Parts: sequence; C-alpha cells; structure tokens
Amino acid sequence: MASVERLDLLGSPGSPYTRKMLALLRYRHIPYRMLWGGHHMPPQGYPAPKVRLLPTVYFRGADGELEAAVDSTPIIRRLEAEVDGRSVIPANPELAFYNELIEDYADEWLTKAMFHYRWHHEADRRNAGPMLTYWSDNTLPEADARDRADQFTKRQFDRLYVVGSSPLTATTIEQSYHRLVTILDKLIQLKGYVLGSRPSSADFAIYGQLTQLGIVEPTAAAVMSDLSPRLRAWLDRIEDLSGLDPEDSGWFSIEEARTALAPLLAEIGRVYVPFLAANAQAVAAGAKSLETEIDGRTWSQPVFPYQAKCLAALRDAVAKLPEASAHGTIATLKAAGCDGLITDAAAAPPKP
Ligand SMILES: N[C@@H](CCC(=O)N[C@@H](CS)C(=O)NCC(=O)O)C(=O)O
Repeated sequence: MASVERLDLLGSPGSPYTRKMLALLRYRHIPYRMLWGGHHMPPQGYPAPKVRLLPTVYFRGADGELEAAVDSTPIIRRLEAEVDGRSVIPANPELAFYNELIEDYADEWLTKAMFHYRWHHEADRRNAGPMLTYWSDNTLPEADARDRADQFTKRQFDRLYVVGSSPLTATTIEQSYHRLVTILDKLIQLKGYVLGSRPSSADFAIYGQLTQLGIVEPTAAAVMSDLSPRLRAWLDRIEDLSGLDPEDSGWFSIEEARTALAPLLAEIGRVYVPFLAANAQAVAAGAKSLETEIDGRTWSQPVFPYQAKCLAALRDAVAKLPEASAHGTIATLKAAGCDGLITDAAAAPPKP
C-alpha cells in the first residue's frame, strides 16, 4: 500500500470542509501542514486546483510533483486507499451506505443551515463579517478590515438565495437544524459517534458544519447550547481524536444501526431527499430554478447541478448493494421516508 508522507492543505477556520478534513487527518494520524488562507492569496509554489475550493489538499505524486485536489468526499476515499488503518468507512456494505448518505446530507444539506445562520439574521452577519475577514488576514488595519467585512457581508447576504436560504425557507431550515441537534444528542449518547464507538466520515462531515453552527454563529450556537450541551461538548472532542484507539468491533451491528439511525434517516427523508429529487428533476428538465414543498412549506432556489450528481451517486450505491445487504437497507430507507433514493431497479433486483 502506498503511503502519504505529508499533506499540505490550504483552508480557513471558517470553512466547514476545512475543519472536516483537519479533524480527519488528526484522527487518521496523517501528517499535514495547515496553510491558513484562501485562493485570493494562493500559497507560493503550489499548483492551482481546477475549482478554487477550500480546503485544497496538495498531494505529492509518484513523480514528486504536487497535485491540487478539492472536494473532501473523494479526497477521504483516496486517503482510505493510500493510508492503512484507522479507517473512517465501515466495511459492511449496509453501514457503509448509511455513512455515505449521512456524510452527503451533512455536506450538502446541513451546509444550507450553516450559510443561512451565518448571514440571514443581522446579529449573526455582524459577527461573521469581521470573523471571516480576520481569519483570512489578522494583521489588517481596523478601518480596512471594516471595509472588507462590510463588502464581504453584503456579497454573502446577496448570495443566500443560491443555497435556498430566504425569508420563505428560513423556518424550514431552522426547524430542521433544531431537530438535528436533538437527534444527534440521543445518537451520540449511545456510543459516542454516529455509527458506533469509532468515528466515520459521517461524523467528520457533521462535525465540520457544526464547528460553525455550534460555535461560531451566535444564534445557532445558542440553540445548540440550549438543546444539547452534550453535542456542543462533542465538537471539542472530535477536533482531535488522535488518541482514540478504534476497535474493529466498534461499529454498530446492523440491527443496532437500523434502530439507532432511524431518527436521523427520517430527518434526511423529511428534508434532504425531497430536495434532491426536486433539484434533479429540474436539472433534467433544463430549468434554472426549482420550486417544491419541503416539510410542509414552499422551497425554492436555483438548481444545483452538483447535487443532481449526489442523488445519482446515492441511487447508484443503493442499486449496487450486494444482495445480502440490499433488502434490509431498502426496508430501512423506506421506513425512514427515503424512498426517493430507491430506483425501480434497486427495489426489484433481477433474479439470477
Ligand atoms: N464539496 C466540497 C465543498 C467545498 C466548499 O464548498 N468550500 C467552500 C468553503 S467552505 C469554498 O471554497 N467556497 C468558495 C470560496 O470560499 O472561495 C467539499 O466537500 O470539500
């Protein structure tokens, strides 16, 4: 097995995906160097990624050349292949699917709550503008920092609609976040992590978004402290799990997982799956925006082609489950209202 000598990564403390990756690298004992910053001031001597996203992770290829990679989910899979031990992906196909689904939900839906709470309410905007400015440069003179924060805040406020945050959808987003906090409170109480007594990539994805919601954004952080001090405390532990010795038997059994995850899967079925379905339909129809009902209220936003790919990947993963796992996974998804992830082909696999 190849090994990774050291990874360098460019990111920001305010980027949930940067925090996801950092905590994962610490847990997996992968040496790294954290380059705080952004693409407005790219680090000297490093290649530019195809898409300028944070984090950007620089791998050193066999030829010694640096390669810039983005998108935490495939980067995590690449690291699984390149670095042995302390895996964040369960071997059992049913558990691995739940892990993939929950990671995707955190990256693509929970991030709507992160962006919404950061910029929607005035008190939160006033906190976020300076924080993001000083995270990118903490030596800025006060007046320049204020100008930059004001400009950035205006830009982000004007872009809230892109992820679907608007006065029309605010209640749906906020209630979904409140429910998630309560669901995670109970789930973590069982064995400490989403899939048992060892962390999975789903934990790191949830953690990344919650480093902002539970700590940085005042309104959302107050909700978490109020509803779940346990979850708020969990965040500080996930930040550095380098001293945890995971056991092979640490994952939930299938039966435990189906029961323990039912409320979280139901939340995903309630908000994320309907969104994914409406988005994919609109993308397929060549529409520019979508309007649907989520959790009993109207939801509208511009289409998001990347998230149509997310739905296709999840459906494909269900369809490709080995026979021994397919039946139980599909029954669990149906019971959770996640029917939209099950294609006809997956529901009725061809007889051998
Ligand atoms: N799916 C990507 C998303 C990464 C992402 O959207 N990063 C945000 C920051 S949290 C970004 O770089 N936005 C553009 C920018 O900040 O310039 C991942 O999992 O890494």
